[in-house]
Amino acid sequence: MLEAPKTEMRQWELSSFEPSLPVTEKSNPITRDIDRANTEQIVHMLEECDKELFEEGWHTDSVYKRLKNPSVIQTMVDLAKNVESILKEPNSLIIMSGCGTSGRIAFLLATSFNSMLKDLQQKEICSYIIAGGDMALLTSQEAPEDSPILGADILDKAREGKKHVLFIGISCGLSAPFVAGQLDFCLNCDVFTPVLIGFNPVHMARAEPIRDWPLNFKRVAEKMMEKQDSQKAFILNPAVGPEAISGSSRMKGGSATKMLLETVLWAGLNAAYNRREITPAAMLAQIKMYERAHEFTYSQREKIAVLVEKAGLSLKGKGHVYYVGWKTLGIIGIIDASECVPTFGAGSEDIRGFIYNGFQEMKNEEGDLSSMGSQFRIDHRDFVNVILPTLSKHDTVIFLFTVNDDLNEVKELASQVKGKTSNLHALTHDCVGNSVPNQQWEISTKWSLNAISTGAHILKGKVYRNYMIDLKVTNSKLYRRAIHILQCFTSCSMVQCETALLKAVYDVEELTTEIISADVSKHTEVANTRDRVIPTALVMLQCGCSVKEARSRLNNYSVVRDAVDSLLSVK
Ligand code: S6P
Repeated sequence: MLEAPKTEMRQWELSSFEPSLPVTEKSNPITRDIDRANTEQIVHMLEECDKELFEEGWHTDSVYKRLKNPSVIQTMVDLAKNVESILKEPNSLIIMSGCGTSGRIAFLLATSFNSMLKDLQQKEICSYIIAGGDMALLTSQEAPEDSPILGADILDKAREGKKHVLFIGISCGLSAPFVAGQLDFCLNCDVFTPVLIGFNPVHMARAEPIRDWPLNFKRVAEKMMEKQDSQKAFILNPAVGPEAISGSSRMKGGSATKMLLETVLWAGLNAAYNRREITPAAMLAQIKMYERAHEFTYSQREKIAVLVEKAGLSLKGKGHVYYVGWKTLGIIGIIDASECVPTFGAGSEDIRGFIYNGFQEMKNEEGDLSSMGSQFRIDHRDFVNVILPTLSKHDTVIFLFTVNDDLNEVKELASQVKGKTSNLHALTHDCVGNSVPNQQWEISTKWSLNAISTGAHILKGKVYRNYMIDLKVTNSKLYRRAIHILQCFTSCSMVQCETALLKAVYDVEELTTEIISADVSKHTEVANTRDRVIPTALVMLQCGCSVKEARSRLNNYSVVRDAVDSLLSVK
């Protein structure tokens, strides 16, 4: 028997709450006023939002399955058993794939899993695909997300010569055409067992038609559901609640992906090589470990708030935030930094991550990418040679390491940084008991850095209420989100909002037939080259003015939130 509900049903669970949006795109009531909160309040709101990851949510009225729901746990057990058997099969492969953060988490897990296999003297059979290739690990490459054909082609090459492939497609919003193309490819080929990871129920999967493709994401997810009973396909899709910043799936979506997949992969590996049984209780115990990591991380909320404050001051003062990390914590830092560009319309130099031993430590498939530009110079040596000489008190430096790292190295670099600025901080991790803490260290670092970078951008005025008001409109999902944001803050129709958005994108006062008939991919390509697209459209709609006038009004404000705030109050 299930226990009685432990918590009140959340507002977002009500069918009347933002009914046109899937969970991953809804706005979270907890953070409605996050743009006006002080640093302690910001961290507290993020803590509350992340706490929703672990809620039981056994409400008869709710349509949502939560992470600890028995049916979710059972799917994890079934999946772990698949991992176990694939590890024992010759000529097999596990491929994880996704776009943006989902691809980055796939990369992190695949490389960590392979290291564990290597330690056990087993074949490294795990690989990853990220839309846009390895460049997308460090920089925002949002456009390839829209191509199902590209996704399928890359998967076809990756599986060459393999007899059995466990394919794990990650799309937090059940929305990325790139992943839909891959899953559909799997459904038509016996070599694959396809798995879909995301955080919406299937009926909320994206139903928008995809260009040059007969299906949409929802149709693919439904086809998978039909095969789930016979265990020919799996869908792991608990609802974990809306993101703290609406649609920013790098936060809860990324954390939930990491926790779910790590639990499943590690359980399969332990069953295959350490004879540990795969049981629902073991799955739940692992999730509870993460829950403790959540509690522990946020028990340091005051210290995190100090870092938010420092990072916010740096960004406001046109300084920078540098994460300098060791091993996988360095990777978590690099990932967090790279995501700020599309999320907040940040500059690529605003927040940067560095890792000891650079690409050698990353172990990414395409190897050293440092010749591709400054954003790809991620080695500590690059930090010492390029950043250190220019470091000032306006910059915030945060070291990320654990007791297992070479503390002499840490000390040496710290003393070099201290010679330039006293604004040096550390997120360090210690051993708790005898458990293997790596996963907890990583998730704890992820939560802390997500809080720091999100909080700092809120302080910089890049967020209005809990919306990314200045996001870069670089793919079809973001295009739709932009129109929705405009509708939310004006009383205008969808057509009016789209028209204003296009005028701002193309920087024209009248839309030509060429623009109107162009595909969304063309619009997003042009939008990638423009700044402040959504704020411009918002001012146009609100003030009934031209693009030129909207841009000039916006120029009076250096802070986007202030501009939106004051212009929205104009009658
Ligand atoms: C989200 C991030 C994006 C997403 C990407 C994939 O904060 O900026 O890059 O990860 O769009 O989304 P999804 O829903 O397919 O996992």
